[in-house]
Amino acid sequence: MVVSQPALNQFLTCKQTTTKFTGIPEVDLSKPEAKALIVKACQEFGFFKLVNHGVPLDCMVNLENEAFKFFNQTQSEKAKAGPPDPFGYGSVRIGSKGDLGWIEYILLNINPDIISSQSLLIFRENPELFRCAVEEYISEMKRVCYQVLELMADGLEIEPRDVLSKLPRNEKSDCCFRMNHYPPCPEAIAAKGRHLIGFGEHTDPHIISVLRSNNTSGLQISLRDGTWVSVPTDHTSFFIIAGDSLQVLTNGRFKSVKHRVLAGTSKSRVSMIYFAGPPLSEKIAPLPCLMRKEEENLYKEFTWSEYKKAAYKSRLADNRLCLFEKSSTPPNQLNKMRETDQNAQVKKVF
Ligand SMILES: O=C(O)CCC(=O)C(=O)O
Repeated sequence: MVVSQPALNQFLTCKQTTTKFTGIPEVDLSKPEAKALIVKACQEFGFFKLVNHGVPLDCMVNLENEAFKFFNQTQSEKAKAGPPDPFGYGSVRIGSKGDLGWIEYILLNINPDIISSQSLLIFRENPELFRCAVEEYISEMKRVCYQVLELMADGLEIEPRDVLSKLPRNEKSDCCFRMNHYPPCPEAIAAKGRHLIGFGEHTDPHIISVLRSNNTSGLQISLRDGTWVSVPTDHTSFFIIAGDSLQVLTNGRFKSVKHRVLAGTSKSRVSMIYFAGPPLSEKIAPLPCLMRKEEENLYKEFTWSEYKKAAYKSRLADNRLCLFEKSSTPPNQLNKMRETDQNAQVKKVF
């Protein structure tokens, strides 16, 4: 990734923090208390670390190495797999609304399968190795994701236990996979004593995201009081991120978590994120089996496709969910959005 010095001024920065946060909840997938801990973590943080998940370290490291091989190519080689449509290779620009980050990435559609025209270009150089590594990793991600969502249903004491997992498990589900590379950027930090933003603050629109990174720090989450804390790295574990759709499905019991990534000074960070989404036509609404008698539904009715359109039209840091909250959106704003989009092609984000 080549960015000239003046161009660095265009990037957002934030103050360096030295706060070490030790309170990230940890869930051991092999223990009976996992289901209760998942619920507690999603209520308090919308985020937790998953250990004893059964995914072989080899599988993660293989893909990490393949991703590094891709990102280490020349800019002109990588650019052949971009710009993202939204799938494919992208650098610096995140989404279509002017968000910039100290990042390059690969975004793959993984349903019904990982081949889109841009993805083929990504796998062009060493199709077998890279593609096999992605496929092996994705199949592990699916397993972990379904297991977490089933334990979540158990912990919430709702039935059937696949009430959440059936959404990404559906053959038409809209899931995707992203590999991010944050090259080190010493100049930016030396200049102002501030960190360059690699990936600006946002919540994930999906149900959950399963994140794994190499041993380079940078990921931060926002606590409920708005404080940003750094997530200690652990390349053997996964971090589960509650998305906006999970917030709606649980009628606000779980909150999606704002997170961001700061670029480092000396080491490259590579992260891999599996985003579990429902089918495009799926209505995203509080689960009837979870609603108490006379509990008020906090959200207007919308489909995943409508939510994605709204996300596509917004900046990374915008609170898109408030458009769909009963208490905060004038009804005609939502209707207007639907009318405008009636004939528009569904643009995919993230
Ligand atoms: O790279 C990371 O650690 C997180 C990236 C992220 O939040 C995303 O890709 O949506």
